[in-house]
Amino acid sequence: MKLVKTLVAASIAAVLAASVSTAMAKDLTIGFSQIGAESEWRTANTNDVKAAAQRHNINLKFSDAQQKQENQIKAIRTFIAQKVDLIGFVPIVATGWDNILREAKRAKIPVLIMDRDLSVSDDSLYVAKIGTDSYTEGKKVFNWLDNYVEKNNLKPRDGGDKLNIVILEGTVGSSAATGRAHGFDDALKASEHKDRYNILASQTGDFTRQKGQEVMESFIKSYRDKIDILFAHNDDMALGAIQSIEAAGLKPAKDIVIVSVDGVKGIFQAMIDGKANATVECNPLQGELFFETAKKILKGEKVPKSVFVEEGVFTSDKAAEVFPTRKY
Ligand code: GYE
Repeated sequence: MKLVKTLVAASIAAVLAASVSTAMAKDLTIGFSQIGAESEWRTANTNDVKAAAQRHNINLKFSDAQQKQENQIKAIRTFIAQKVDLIGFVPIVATGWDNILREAKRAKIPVLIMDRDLSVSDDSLYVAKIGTDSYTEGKKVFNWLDNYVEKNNLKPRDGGDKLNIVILEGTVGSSAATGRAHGFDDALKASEHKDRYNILASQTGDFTRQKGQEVMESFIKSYRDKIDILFAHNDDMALGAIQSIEAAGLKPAKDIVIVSVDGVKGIFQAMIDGKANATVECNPLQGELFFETAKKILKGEKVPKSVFVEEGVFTSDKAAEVFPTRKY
């Protein structure tokens, strides 16, 4: 009898413990400040964060900053006032976060960074960051390009001795733009063919389709018969640029080689249609890793300071085959 009682008591305790732990999981409140909705990539990223929060039973306070750092700072300040358990955010630009992160630290709320990188005076202002390796993406872009030029024996359209490149940069001051620019430049400088290339023009298109189209239109106005190559820091700007290239009576992917970053469905479709040449993958599906890491932090477990998600490179000849497997 005594044994039975003990067993009953033990199982009641186990049930109680289990229900307490699920209740705890449900009670976790995480504030998340997203940049906005500037690209197909960003939409996939947002959807993934929301879906992962549901799977993890998180009470998610999601805030969209509409491309403004000041809105992100306001959102973070609100999360602090609401005493959330953890704050996550995507830094729209790399700098300008020290003060608000100090406020979070004073309130003892851990901060987990997602996607873009940031630079702060004191690394203890955030617990960890997960995201993409923009520098390596930029290198992969150039290396793909250099290989393509070599294999196809690409010659300058203007009959000159250099292949002219135009660049559509991402948001000024964002790690995604500076990383991709540096990676591309470093790989170019390291190439044995570096003298083949000339950077004709480089300007921001703010990661949007609309600005990609506008800036490409102005590049074409100035250099119509000179541009051989377009490097767009994201697919959306490349998709906008394709419209301008076609409107000018030029053939995208033929007159102008087009390479960009992200790997969204839109660029796969363009590759299938023969209008883009390659995309270097940047993986927006970071929600799972984000909430796994957040839970570990809140349990007091140690997590790596910085983790990059895995990414590949896709070319137009494989686009149709790969398309059905793409998740974003
Ligand atoms: O490449 C672009 C987006 O931060 C890596 O932001 C991200 C970039 C992505 O708007 O499409």
